[in-house]
Amino acid sequence: GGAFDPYAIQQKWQARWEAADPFRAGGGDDTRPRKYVLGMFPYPSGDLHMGHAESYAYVDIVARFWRHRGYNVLNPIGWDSFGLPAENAAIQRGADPREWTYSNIAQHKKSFRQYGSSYDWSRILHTSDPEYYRWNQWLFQRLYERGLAYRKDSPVNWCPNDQTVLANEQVVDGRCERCGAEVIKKKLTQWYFKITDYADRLLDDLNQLEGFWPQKVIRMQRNWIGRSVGADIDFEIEGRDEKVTVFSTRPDTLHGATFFVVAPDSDLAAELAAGASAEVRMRFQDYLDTVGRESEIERQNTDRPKTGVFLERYAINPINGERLPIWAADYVLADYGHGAVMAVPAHDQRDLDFARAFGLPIKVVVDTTAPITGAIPVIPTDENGVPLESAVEEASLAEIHPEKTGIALTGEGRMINSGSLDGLSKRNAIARIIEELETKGVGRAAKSYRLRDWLISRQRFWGTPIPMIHTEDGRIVPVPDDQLPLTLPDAKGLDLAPKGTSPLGAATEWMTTADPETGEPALRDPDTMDTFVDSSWYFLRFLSPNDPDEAFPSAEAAKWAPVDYYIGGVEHAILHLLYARFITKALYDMGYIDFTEPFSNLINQGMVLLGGSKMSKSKGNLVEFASSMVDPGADAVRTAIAFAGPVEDDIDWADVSTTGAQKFLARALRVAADVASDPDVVWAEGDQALRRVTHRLLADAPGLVEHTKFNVVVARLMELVNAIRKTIDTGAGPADPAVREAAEVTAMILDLFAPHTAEEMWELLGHEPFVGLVPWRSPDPTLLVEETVKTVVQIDGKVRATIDVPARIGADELEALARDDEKVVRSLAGREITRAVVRPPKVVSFSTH
Ligand code: ANZ
Repeated sequence: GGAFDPYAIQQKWQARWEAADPFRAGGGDDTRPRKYVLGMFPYPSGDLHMGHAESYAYVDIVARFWRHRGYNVLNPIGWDSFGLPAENAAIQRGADPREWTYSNIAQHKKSFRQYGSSYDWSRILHTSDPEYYRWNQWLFQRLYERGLAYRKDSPVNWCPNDQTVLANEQVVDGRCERCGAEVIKKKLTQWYFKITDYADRLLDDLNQLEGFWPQKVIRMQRNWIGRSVGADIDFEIEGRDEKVTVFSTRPDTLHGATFFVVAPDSDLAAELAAGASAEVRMRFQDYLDTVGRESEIERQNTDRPKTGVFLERYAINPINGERLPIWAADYVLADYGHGAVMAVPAHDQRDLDFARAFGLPIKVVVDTTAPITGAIPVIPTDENGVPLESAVEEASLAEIHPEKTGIALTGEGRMINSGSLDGLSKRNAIARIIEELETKGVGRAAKSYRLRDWLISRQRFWGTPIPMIHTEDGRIVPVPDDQLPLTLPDAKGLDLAPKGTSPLGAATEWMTTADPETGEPALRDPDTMDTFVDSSWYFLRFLSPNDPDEAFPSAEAAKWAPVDYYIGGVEHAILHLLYARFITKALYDMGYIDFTEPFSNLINQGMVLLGGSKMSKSKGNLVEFASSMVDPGADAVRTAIAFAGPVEDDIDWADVSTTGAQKFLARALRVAADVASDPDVVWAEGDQALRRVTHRLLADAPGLVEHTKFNVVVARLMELVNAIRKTIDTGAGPADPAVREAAEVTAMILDLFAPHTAEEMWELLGHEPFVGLVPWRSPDPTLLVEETVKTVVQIDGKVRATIDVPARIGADELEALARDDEKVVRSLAGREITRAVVRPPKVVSFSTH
């Protein structure tokens, strides 16, 4: 044979795969157990890059692995094809977003075929197809029926550049996630999904995912939901009929409240200021203008000097009747808790800073120097058990004078100056005060969340039309199910440029409709849905992507879902995963599915860098997926990626050697070509040393793949190929049965990384295609028996025992074995071991004095 020609092999096997469609998921008559393997579907902006090459290589490894384990594998691919980039590209080029989108998709499909990805190509979906988004509209209607989709008028994040609203999740450090423009607040009436109804379940169910999802993602989700536990307390306001409620995590400190703060941008602040003197009204208005230009992040920065305006009004502490001056200050946020707080400067740092800035009283109600006994931790910790920094600092401060030190007493202690609470610990004081408040009818136990409802309206063209109708008399009615899909009009003739209202509003013919109940003229909703709606349930649509009658059949969901392995970038740690988890729970509650978490295992890959920095078009260091395959071929790219390091680590493309991978694959092919035995030799008669290497790999590979140690598997394959080569050239020779056995096993396992090369090897070895469907063999246990050696155990310099141990034993294990040995125990006669010197695998030496 000539030199390794990746192209010829690639084309040959891609044609055969295309003709035979071997990776189509098995249907109803398939009795194998099932696995659903899914890569996060791509967005069709431009060409794919090396980040995709990495992610989809891992997806294919996992899918192929489960087929080799005897599973019926579902591994589909689709496109997240609605969204702003298509629309912006269309505006720039004066093209139709549809054309741009579908031509990019065609290019992606070509690249995935080139890559040898083992998809079930019969299940393709594009979220911008009416056949798909019709079911987004169906989902919207179901949520609306249950009160989980609603309209509300509220300040929203507005990107002045893209001229559209953004979900909280799309605002990063106060800027638009997409274009980087500074986000401002704007009051609008918009559609929301009520994800906050599911806050507790979204939080609590994360416990089920421990060990199956990356710890980091679980932590990010927990923080995002941000549950705080405490109490709601009602305060009377002088000169106002209705009470005002505040949320506090420290109701135990109620006796220490010395003032009251409202968010300047809340309705309450405006109302209270309106009743104040002209001077205060003016100062408040000035302050409000300043605050309006501040981002939420800035407002939460604890290092900023405190600012605020006294509103000349008073709240009444419900527990002791004290009058608390009311201030408006930007450190209190309008949309957290109730937008108002009771300020306890002695025990809250922000309140203390504020009190010191404006000369307000400071009253200590927790003696943090008092000894605490019992189960209460002395140093308070966060939910993960990490001591709070402020608490550690404070514990070293032996006095309780926050007004002097400027450090709030946030630690544990005994209640003082607090009437009936005096002497109690924090926990008991919280329980007692909540009881007292409840008895008086002025407070109750409560929780608060950082999570906000999901704003789904977008003022853009390229998305799913919201299927609601606005009647002339002001009612809002759903488009009936039998009139779905409500399809987008033609983009031609519409001005797609951002202008703050949806371009659909100008499509007069499209906008005009009839009230489905009365037949009276009515208008459509001009907004489209956030594309995160599309991706919140697409894994279910893959179960019957061409089904015209339902979103997905429940029976298919029961068979395949949840997704067993979901693979993609950590950039989706919050937004996409949280929404998919929410919609899954909602669909469960509606009885459509029988599981409550969509993704049983989550694998996040690291990033592909170039020269240490993130690849990006703007930096001009983007390596494109399609062109990366041109020279070395797909198999070398896939193998080099898998070999580059642990899945979760970043890969620097500059350090990755596709040439090395290419050489390895050529070596593997040559080995297969050199095998001189016929397919039915008796392996057992082969060279034992080579057989041991082969069977060790058969034994280890499944565990290594399941723990995503793909790089180790590639390294072990390289070892095996070298061992085969050695046996052929300088050992038992090419006709030895162990050579054939080893070459066959190489092909079976190499299929995960280099499927074209593996199929070619399999054919050279005289087998029918496809090696991709051949179950891996079971290792022969007699070939796995480990070599053992004798360990000498000494006690105080004298040999007291010899024990047989595995040659590869570790120090801890060896020491434990030695300590438990019967002879050693007898010789010690109860004396304590004071020192142990362990030199695996040969010597253990104990001293007793
Ligand atoms: C009195 C108090 C005393 C508080 C004390 C803390 C310590 P987390 O843990 O983030 O939930 N708070 C409530 N609503 C707020 C708002 N809209 N903007 C800013 N701060 C707000 O924080 C809950 C605590 O943050 C609440 O408990 C309240 O201050 C403040 F020694 O009430 B606390």
